[in-house]
Amino acid sequence: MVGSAFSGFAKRASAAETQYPPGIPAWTRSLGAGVVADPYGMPSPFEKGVIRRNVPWLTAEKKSSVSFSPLQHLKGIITPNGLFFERHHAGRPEIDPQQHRLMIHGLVERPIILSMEDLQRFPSVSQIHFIECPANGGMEWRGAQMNSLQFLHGMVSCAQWTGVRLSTLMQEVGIRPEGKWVLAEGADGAAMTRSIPLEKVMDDVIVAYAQNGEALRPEQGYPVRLVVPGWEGNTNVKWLRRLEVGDKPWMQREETSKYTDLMPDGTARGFTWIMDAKSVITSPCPEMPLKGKGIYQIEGLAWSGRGRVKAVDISMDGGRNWQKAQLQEPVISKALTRFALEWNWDGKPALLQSRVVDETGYVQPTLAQLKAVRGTSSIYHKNAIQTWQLNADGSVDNVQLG
Ligand SMILES: Nc1nc2c(c(=O)[nH]1)N[C@H]1C(S)=C(S)[C@@H](COP(=O)(O)O)O[C@H]1N2
Ligand SMILES: [Mo]
Repeated sequence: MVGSAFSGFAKRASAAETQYPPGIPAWTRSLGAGVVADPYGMPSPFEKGVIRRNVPWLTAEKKSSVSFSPLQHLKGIITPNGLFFERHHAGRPEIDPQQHRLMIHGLVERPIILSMEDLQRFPSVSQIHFIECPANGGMEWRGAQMNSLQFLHGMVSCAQWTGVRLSTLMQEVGIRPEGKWVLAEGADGAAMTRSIPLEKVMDDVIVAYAQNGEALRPEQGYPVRLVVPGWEGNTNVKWLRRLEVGDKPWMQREETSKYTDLMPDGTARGFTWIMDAKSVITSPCPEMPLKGKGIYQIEGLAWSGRGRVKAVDISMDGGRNWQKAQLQEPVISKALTRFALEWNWDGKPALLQSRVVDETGYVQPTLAQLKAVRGTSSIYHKNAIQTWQLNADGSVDNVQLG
């Protein structure tokens, strides 16, 4: 184990370093701030670099844009609310929950209009699920572009969502036999709509009003959003105001054009709702270089829209040899799963990769395998194995193999 790597006790604190043991630091010799110094607690000022970031050139302006979560700094599997990635088509509206209503109508026996108070009177569930935008990593189909874990993979986040099962609300309104699809509409300027087949609606979709123990953040759809576990981020309609049961999918412009991929034969690949399994090493990564040879924990995140992560393998030589990583508990269906592997780095250049296998047996493809099927004209659903090139000086570069 690492014990011998740290020789802290051998080095006596100098007079100028009294904050280190056995010295007594200044903050131990005085009183700290009182309670409620910050009525709503904030991270330590020393963590000010741990923030969401956007790529200025990626979108024309910030109202229809995306911010990326700092995966390199996160621990465990829950994304803190202030660091959850954001994707808005028409900016983030500010909605007074008292004035917000959710209408459920269409092919139903008893249409209703619910206030937020009404909604919270239904039985609730709390479930941990990731949300990933299918455009995550989408700028890299033709070659490596971003030397950054945050910008390459930060359009995924994971929270514990609390709300009412959509199936519960559907029982309340009574779906007519012809009802096969549910259209969800947001209250933002985009009035974004998505159609979801009844099978999924009745399975595990949540009408969520809380996130990690508190009300949804405005960025995440306050006061209420849809959480569609394991499905494309865009189906998780935020600022939810309307659910309409219909007999077929509504072919909104967004639905037909925005989230389809152009295949090599010129056809479009659409209705690709489920997010295929994906994994990435979060340490080391371009933002988290190594500091000299020695023992490290290689860590990362894996997830699958089809269920639980079954295994993660790690390669240090660009995919020739693989070792099993350990999965950290809890391993939850359609949630981020953290993996780790102890590694004694000899200081030589290496090509680090992780490969996830989910409970359905799906194996994360190499980029070459994915390109063989999908070509390079896609934007969405790029779930290929990520290669990090570890250089002799400990720095890490995003490279593409094959
Ligand atoms: N009403 C509305 N819902 C929306 C969007 C939007 O612009 N408007 N963006 C969608 C997209 S494309 C994604 S990827 C997810 C992102 O959720 P997040 O911002 O909470 O991370 O929200 C979805 N729901
Ligand atoms: Mo998205």
